Amino acid sequence: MNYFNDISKIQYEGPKSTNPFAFKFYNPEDTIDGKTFEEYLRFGVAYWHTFTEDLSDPFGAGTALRPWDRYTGLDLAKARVEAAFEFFEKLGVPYFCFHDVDIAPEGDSLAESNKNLDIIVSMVKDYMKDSKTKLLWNTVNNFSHPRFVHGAGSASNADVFAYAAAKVKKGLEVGKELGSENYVFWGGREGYETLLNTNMKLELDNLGRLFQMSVDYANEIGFDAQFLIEPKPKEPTSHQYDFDVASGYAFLQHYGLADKFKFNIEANHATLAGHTFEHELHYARIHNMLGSVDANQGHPLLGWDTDEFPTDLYMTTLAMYEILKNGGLGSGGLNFDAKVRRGSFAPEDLFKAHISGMDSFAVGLKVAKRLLDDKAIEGIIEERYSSYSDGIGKQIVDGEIGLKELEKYALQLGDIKQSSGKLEQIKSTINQYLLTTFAE
Ligand code: XLS
Ligand code: NI
Ligand code: NI
Repeated sequence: MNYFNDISKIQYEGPKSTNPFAFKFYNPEDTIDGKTFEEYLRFGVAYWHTFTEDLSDPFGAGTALRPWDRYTGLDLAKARVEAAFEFFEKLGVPYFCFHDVDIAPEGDSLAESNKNLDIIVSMVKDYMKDSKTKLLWNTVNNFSHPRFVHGAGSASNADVFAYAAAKVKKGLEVGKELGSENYVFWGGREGYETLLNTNMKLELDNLGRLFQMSVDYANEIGFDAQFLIEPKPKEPTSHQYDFDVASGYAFLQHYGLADKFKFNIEANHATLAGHTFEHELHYARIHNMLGSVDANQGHPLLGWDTDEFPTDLYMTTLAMYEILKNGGLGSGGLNFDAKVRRGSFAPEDLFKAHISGMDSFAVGLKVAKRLLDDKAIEGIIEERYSSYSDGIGKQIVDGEIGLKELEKYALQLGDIKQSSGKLEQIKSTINQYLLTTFAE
């Protein structure tokens, strides 16, 4: 059964193509230094936004028109799997990602939900046999159902903690069954509305306990996926515990989990935290904690998680710059945790949206690679910090001197010579690279 009959396999047609169903910049087979674009970018489709999402918002019902709309229950779940693999094949993506409830309906009990999941997971497994598309990561939705009103791992009610833990256990089993390369924990409702009714210490300790139990159980069943935490500062709770990479890293270190986890960094979550996307990637990278990316973008005028498809080339360039400096994403990838706008309700918009995101990151990759190869930015940074490579700077870095020696040195200093930070030069260089890299 086909769902996207009017759409054939998306091909690369190059920058001059006017075909909305063709890649202009992403040619999966293009190579840089012997590695294909497909291998560099490791794109993933987010099941929830593409196959489950109905495009409702707090002010109105869903608008999405989907070829699988006529089904309900398990039939709907099955139709979505068929549609998903047709979509992956036509788009040519190597990965997908899902929450448990995206792929299978929740039952009236945990046992029934698990049964539904088993049915769909075995169907997904069959489809994966004939598909090149693999599972980048899976997770469980421990936030939508009313039972998680006060959180899951950080719930005020121990029965809810137990239920959440049981769902994570099943999620790890599903991940192993489908060969998932990573397993994600996004905080969902792990946070609080007000400290006036919150035992923060107990909630944080319990979250640490849930993560430790998950690591232990994954070891027990031989599921060797990379564990990832996805920080987000707010929404749905007003304060989320995994606020940003820096606070998530401190949490992991405190609970002795830092060598078991890395971060899944979402662009829109970074900006909600008051950071740039590249700040979060950079912070994770320099601590060897950059695991994977939820590739989307926020709306510059809106203060919530709009999850738009990434089209900002400046952002994709700076993101790919960090990813290349990281030596790639290892087992991670670029998962489009992004949704079409409510007005873009036609099925074909799903293709166009992914094409725009994939093209944007392909541009970012190529421009960032050139910037790095030419040391266009790195050269300026190296020069800026050159005083630390010898003399007093080297002694500071090598830990050879203390305040007394530094005072002695400072007392004999005359005027200190400063040099320009060259920001305008750097920005204009980036623009130049953006505009010339694809000019044939
Ligand atoms: C929500 C998150 C979520 C995670 C997976 O804001 O981005 O979609 O990626 O639970
Ligand atoms: Ni996300
Ligand atoms: Ni998000």
